[in-house]
Amino acid sequence: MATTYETLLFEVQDKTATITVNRPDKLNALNPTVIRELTRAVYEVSNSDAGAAIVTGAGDKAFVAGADIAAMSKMSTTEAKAFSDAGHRLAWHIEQSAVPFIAAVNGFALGGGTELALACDFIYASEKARFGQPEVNLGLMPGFGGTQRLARRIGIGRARELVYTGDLVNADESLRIGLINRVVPPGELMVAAREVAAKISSKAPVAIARCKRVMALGADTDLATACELEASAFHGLFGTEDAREGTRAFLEKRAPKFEGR
Ligand code: CO8
Repeated sequence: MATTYETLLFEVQDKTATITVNRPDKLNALNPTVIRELTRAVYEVSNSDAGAAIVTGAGDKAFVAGADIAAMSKMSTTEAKAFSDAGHRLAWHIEQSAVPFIAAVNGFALGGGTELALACDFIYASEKARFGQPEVNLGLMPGFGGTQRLARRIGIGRARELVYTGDLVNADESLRIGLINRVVPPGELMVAAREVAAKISSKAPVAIARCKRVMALGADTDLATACELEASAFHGLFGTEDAREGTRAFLEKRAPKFEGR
């Protein structure tokens, strides 16, 4: 039976899962319930037949305009620690998932919104997207990976500038600095995200999972160790039916039929 969510919409169609943060009246701000439900949705993706997942925001204004400032204004330090820990766990689950996650950023992605997008494998954005880490305007700082994943994605100098100034960047600038992969008109965002998700889902799932794992682990490892990780994962795939099928299909000049084994 499908899980019901208070703050999300969740569907799996044609091997693509779509998770929509659904608090448009609060610009999809992240409160503890949203974080908890997103974590549950990541598990649900893993237990489905989805080969890729899209994360987006409801409405036409925001992906996620940050952590919920009203909720945070009442948090004790202990509660804030639990909130931040839950966010980090969510990002970790997305990164550990065998399935690639694509952020489809349809508007404001601020603070926790940029951080949620950065936890995904890559980002597509509409021309209306705005990214930034404005926490310093609130007397706060990024608490859901922004000081770390942003620097790894766009380089430490640019990340420092965004984190220290709280400035927002538009979609074209985000593309230029390598924060996002693609900019499309607003009406075409979900089409583009579904197209790339379908393309990924059509590949051998075990191979995709290994690519994801090795690229994630290797990014924070020295090159020699990272190449060892790659070699181990590479030879392991030779034990899968999908590798037999993929290579045989090439030689027989037909499309492969992957079973995920
Ligand atoms: N939290 C709570 N409510 C919000 C948030 C938010 N982050 N953003 C917008 N809203 C609410 C507004 O309060 C308003 O509600 P209401 O209608 O009840 O007054 C509604 O959404 C619409 O917003 P606005 O009227 O402000 O819309 P505008 O078009 O005028 O402005 C902006 C849009 C520029 C996006 C503006 O809303 C804004 O600046 N929002 C806050 C952005 C921000 O500072 N985000 C960072 C928050 S801190 C953070 O994310 C820390 C993350 C680390 C912890 C995470 C652990 C998981």
